[in-house]
Parts: sequence; structure tokens; C-alpha cells
Amino acid sequence: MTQKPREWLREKSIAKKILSQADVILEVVDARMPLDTRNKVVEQLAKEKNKRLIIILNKSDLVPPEFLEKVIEEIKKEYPVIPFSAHKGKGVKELLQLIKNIAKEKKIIKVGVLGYPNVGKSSLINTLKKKKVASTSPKPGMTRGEKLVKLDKNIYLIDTPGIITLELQEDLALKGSYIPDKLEYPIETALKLIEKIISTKKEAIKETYNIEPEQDPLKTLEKIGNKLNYKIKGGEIDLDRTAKKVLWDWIKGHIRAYWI
Ligand SMILES: Nc1nc2c(ncn2[C@@H]2O[C@H](COP(=O)(O)OP(=O)(O)OP(=O)(O)O)[C@@H](O)[C@H]2O)c(=O)[nH]1
Ligand SMILES: [Mg+2]
Repeated sequence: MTQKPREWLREKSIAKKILSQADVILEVVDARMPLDTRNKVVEQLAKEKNKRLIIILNKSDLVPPEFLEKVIEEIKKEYPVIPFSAHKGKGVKELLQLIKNIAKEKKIIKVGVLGYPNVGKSSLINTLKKKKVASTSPKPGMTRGEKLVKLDKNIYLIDTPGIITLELQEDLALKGSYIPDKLEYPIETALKLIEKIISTKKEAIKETYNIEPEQDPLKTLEKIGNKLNYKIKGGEIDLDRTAKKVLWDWIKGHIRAYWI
């Protein structure tokens, strides 16, 4: 099932509003899946409105440097890109310098921080501000309205709710942008995720759950459930609970996989 169109339209209208107000857009993406979390709505609106857009590769602490380099090479063909980690404070100097340089051209600048839910928009703002001014949570959909944060005498940041495009719940969940407990078919979604991890960074399964992954995602999910001792009456493996656990582990960065 797709996200309710009305909800989507509301978010699109927020994106439109921010894109009209802002002088610069920071499009925050998840460095573990940088292309999947590039937001078409945001990029298209920025183009239409002729706004400067910078891609921020957040959560870069969760990927190795060689992978990050490859991603930077790829993205910089289209947009300026800054590797960042709100948790480790990485990229702060570069980003502040860039914003300050742009600010020199104007009396007041507004920087819109946009992207999918849960990519770390609010965390990035807190890190730049060196103070907790925006609420953050591992649960996608934390930030509801937009919020203006003063960074410097002439620089304002705008925190926003995650912008989603008209996509399947499942695809959003794989991006970490949908609450696993709200999924209609968490098992199917977890199987897709496991399949993706097996084909990109199989070792991550073993590192996280201490089981040898099977080529078959369902067998792997069963092994994980067994290892976690998630059982239902009669001793059968609770696949639903295991699936949600795997999806949460992915959202929380406990599974060290990544792909371009
Ligand atoms: N490992 C890691 N986790 C991060 C980083 N930045 C944010 N997170 C985590 O990602 C989750 C989401 O962070 P938020 O800042 O709330 O993300 P958001 O984009 O504002 O989310 P919404 O408001 O729901 O759209 C939280 O659990 C953060 O702790 C980072 O640089 N590294
Ligand atoms: Mg937020």
C-alpha cells in the first residue's frame, strides 16, 4: 500500500514552502544508502526554484572511508557534497565554512534542511548549533512542523519533517523512513532487506547476529529468530517479531551494511 496521498501532498507543500523561503538547501541523505535516500521531490523543486543545493552524506560514521570516497565521486558530478556525521561532529567545519561563505553575499540567509524521514536532519542542526535545539529520535517522523533555528547573527537553519515521495511503505522502510511496527507485511520487508544485505555485505549479518547467513533470506531470518530465541507458543519461530527487530536494527545502524 502507498502512503496516503493527502499526507504526501501536505509534505510536498511543506517542501515547496521551505524551498521558496530558503536561500540554500541542505539535502541530508543516509551515507549507508546515499542514492536510495536522495529525495527526488526536493531535488526537483530546488531545480525549479533555482536554489543552491548541497548534499550532506550524514551517518558517515557507519560506512568505511573507501565507500564514502566512491559515493562522493559519484554525487559530485551533480551536486556539491559534504561527508558528515552528526554523531561524531565530522564535516562540521567544512559545512559551516560553506554556509558562511554564502552568507557573505547576503544580509540574512535561510538554510533549509530537507530529506527523507530519519536521515538525521534534526541531529545535523543540533551538531552545527552545538546545542540540542531540535528533537531527534530513532523513530522516523519525529519532527512534525518546521522550526527556525538561529545559527549565527545572519544565518538561520530551518528544520523540517521528512519529505517522502509517493512510495510503497516497504521501500520507505528499507530507507529507514518508515516505522517497522506500522508495516502491513514486516516479514516481506525484512526479507527484502536481508536479501539486499546478503548481496552487498553478507558479513554484516554474522557480525550483528552471530549466525552464518544462508543464501535464502527466509532461512536467514529463521536462523536470526532462533538465535534471538523469539518463539511463539509451540516453539515455532516468531517471524513477525524477528522481522521487526531486524528492521529496527537496520534503522538504528546496528547492522553494518551499505550500498550505492
Ligand atoms: N550513527 C549515526 N546516527 C545518526 C547520525 N545522525 C543522526 N543519527 C541517528 O538517526 C536517528 C534519526 O535522527 P534525527 O535527527 O531525528 O533524524 P531526522 O531526519 O530529523 O528525522 P525526522 O524528524 O523523523 O524526519 C536518530 O536515532 C539519530 O541518533 C549520525 O551521524 N550517525
Ligand atoms: Mg527531525
